[in-house]
Amino acid sequence: MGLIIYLDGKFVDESEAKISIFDHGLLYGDGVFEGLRSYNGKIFKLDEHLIRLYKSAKAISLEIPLKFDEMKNAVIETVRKNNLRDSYIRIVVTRGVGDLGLDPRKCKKPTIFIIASKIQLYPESIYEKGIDIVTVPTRRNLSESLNPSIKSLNYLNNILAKIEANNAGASEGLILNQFGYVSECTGENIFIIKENFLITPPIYAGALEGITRRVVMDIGENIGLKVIEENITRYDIYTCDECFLTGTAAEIVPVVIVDNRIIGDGKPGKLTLKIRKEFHLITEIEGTPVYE
Ligand code: PXG
Repeated sequence: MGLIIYLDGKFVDESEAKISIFDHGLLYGDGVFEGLRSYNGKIFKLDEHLIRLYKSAKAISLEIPLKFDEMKNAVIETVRKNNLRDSYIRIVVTRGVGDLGLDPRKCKKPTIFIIASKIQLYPESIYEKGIDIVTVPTRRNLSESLNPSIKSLNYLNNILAKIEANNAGASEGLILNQFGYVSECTGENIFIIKENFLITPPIYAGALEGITRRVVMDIGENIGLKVIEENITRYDIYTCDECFLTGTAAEIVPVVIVDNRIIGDGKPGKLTLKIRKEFHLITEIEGTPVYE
């Protein structure tokens, strides 16, 4: 027995969780997704992730054939059926099965699947030592073309950036938008700390409205930092006191080298570590219980 997967209203073994080669999610990347986590039997920020999922779907004119609460129950049930306490959860909604043309009107029913799996934790060393990132040549998609706020199945913009970061031997790629301002990394938002300012690029710079980003902004306020969303350049990063990335899977990752420039004293920053600690306190207590 493998994982138990939610697929179009049924729970099936992963060996039976198959979708058609005519599914437009596969043929065209036509669909949306979310990545969530559960901590100690509670799903973190479930509503926020589902709200973002439904917004992404709306933006691409995809009507999800489940009501919000039905989707919520499906997610909870998937985690429960797999007996998981700490997990990574992936929700995918595709345009569904159509023909070889790209017209979405041919797709009569969206495909929905939910995977709840053991979380692959990042090695502790990356949090202790921090990571190095590098600016990549690929620019962020234009908002007027494919808005980066849409968490769509078309992630090639991010994947190309990831390939470029890999080729450069770096842990992550820093993506700039068409104006040369920083947007984010390939699957994480970016923050810098300068004096008592906690700064992150605005959504219109091409950043995803990250759920972890929001939590970190709130933590920043609570610990007395001035939190601002404003355009930042690479210069701002090179000369900041501390830098870190945020995302559901990676949580809060200190960045110690950017384009060969050492950030601060080359070690994870004190405030970064404090924010990381506060974040863990929140994930310990908050969340939608799976087993009650
Ligand atoms: N930016 C982008 C482009 C993302 O896809 C984040 C920021 C962080 O958002 P949250 O809400 O998680 O704080 C994401 C989401 C991966 C992977 O394998 C990462 C995401 C999605 C899918 C895969 O690294 N992160």
